[in-house]
Amino acid sequence: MMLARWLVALFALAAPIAQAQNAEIAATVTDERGKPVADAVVIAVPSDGNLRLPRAREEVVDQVDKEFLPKVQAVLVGTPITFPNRDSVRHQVYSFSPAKHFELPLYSGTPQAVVFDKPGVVVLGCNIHDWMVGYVYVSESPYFAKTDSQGRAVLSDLPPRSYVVRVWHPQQTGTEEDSRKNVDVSRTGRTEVEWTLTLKPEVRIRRAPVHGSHGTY
Ligand SMILES: [Cu+2]
Repeated sequence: MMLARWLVALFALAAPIAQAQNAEIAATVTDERGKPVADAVVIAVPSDGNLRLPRAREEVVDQVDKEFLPKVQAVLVGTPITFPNRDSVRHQVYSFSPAKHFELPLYSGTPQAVVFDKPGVVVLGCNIHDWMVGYVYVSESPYFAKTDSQGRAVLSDLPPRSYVVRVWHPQQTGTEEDSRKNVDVSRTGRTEVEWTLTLKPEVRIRRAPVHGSHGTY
């Protein structure tokens, strides 16, 4: 009886300690005027390069009202992505990016998933609608998150150790490599990291009616 009670007390003590062992990096990304930057991807790679990758689960990039949704999708390397067409017109999604070269021939509905098997930035386009631009950020590390409208991204459940943390955004001036910061979360539970990005103006191709033989693309 004594032993059982002692064990219960021990577990009660041990539980909060075990929880505190998982660290968190809270990132804030703003532009030069202090405005929050949404759709920035924050990636943390253990400094010792030791990565254990979980099994990648399928993700989705929709086409809605002739735009990619989300505009920026961040996934772990090896992730299959489906590109469901929610529009009544057909799309032809492709990328010429070195990290993934693919093309989904003119389609309605949902074609078979494309596996993003190389880390890097994949720029998405549609052969029918020139203004459609989207991005898949393929992370080599399972520790990544995308900033919300407040420019905030939280990487939680990090094993306590030191990380090299970096940020990527489609309009970023300078390179992702230049944004690297060393962050040690081996002791503290939560660490705040901030970036101020200089953003290039967004290049938008004006939406225009497409003149085809049937006029209804
Ligand atoms: Cu399209």
